[in-house]
Amino acid sequence: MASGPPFRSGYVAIIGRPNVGKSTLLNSILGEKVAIVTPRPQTTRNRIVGVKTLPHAQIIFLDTPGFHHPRERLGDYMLRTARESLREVDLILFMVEPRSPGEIEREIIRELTGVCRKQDAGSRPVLLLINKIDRIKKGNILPLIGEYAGLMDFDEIIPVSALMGDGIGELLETIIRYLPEGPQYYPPDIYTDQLERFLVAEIIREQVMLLTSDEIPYSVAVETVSWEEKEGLVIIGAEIYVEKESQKGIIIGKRGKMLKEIGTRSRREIESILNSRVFLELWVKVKENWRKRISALRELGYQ
Ligand SMILES: Nc1nc2c(ncn2[C@@H]2O[C@H](COP(=O)(O)OP(=O)(O)OP(=O)(O)O)[C@@H](O)[C@H]2O)c(=O)[nH]1
Ligand SMILES: [Mg+2]
Repeated sequence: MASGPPFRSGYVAIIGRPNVGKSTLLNSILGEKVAIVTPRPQTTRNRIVGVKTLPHAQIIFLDTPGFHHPRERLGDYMLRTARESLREVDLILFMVEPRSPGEIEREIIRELTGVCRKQDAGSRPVLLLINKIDRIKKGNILPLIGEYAGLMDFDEIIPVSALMGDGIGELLETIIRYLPEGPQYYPPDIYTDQLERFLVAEIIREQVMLLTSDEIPYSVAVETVSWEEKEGLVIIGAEIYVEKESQKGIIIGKRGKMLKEIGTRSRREIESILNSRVFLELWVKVKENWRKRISALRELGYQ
């Protein structure tokens, strides 16, 4: 039997400041929606696993919450989640905006230097991804690469556009080159480990984040509370939690208009993901200051 190249596999964390396009990249690589995306920072709150299986390799991506300076307990949880992923992986993708490094980028680089460049911590490759290159002039890319190269010895610096899919094929090949030889951890048809119930709650939260403004997008948590399949119909119940009575009024809207809109848009997307007709029922509830309370965060799965 002819032996091909060795099978390579490993875990890859995608990190960076909020809103740089980490979740967009993951969805684009998988060709499936596993992580919600909005134009607002701090969209992702949990670690999201996405598995890419190729004939000669399997890459397990960990999408993480953006690095930021937390103001409440939810933020502490998000930052911890991002940090912990750094220590668990074989390779790190550090994604940045196509502009000069800011304070957050410098902080992340300090953290990466500690985790990945110290002898005793084992040296892990770090690839810098300059994302959103569709937004800048070609001539501005090289100077940016120079600026970042001066801050850390990245193993590679790769300009990409997660949104347009530019540079993604090359990125995958580069990642694979750096991965160790290893087994196929997941069956080839599995592309995430998250439960449908979680994804449904996230899709509803995405719609709330897209349709509301100010503090509301950040004050909302969603939980799928019931799931029943009956005669070709999936009947799903979900609760939307807010922090104050006044926010509840805004989510419901005049004569229930806003909640109806959230429900219709979410249902359409859930139907296309589940490939089935869906009946979606939503309730809005107040959970006082849930972002600040450990017990409430636990209940909502942010633990
Ligand atoms: N123009 C452009 N926009 C992009 C690109 N990648 C992502 N975006 C947009 O950037 C915004 C944020 O994208 P996300 O994927 O949610 O960013 P994120 O890094 O996961 O954000 P958090 O979850 O908040 O940390 C969205 O509006 C995306 O459409 C890109 O390559 N080009
Ligand atoms: Mg995200």
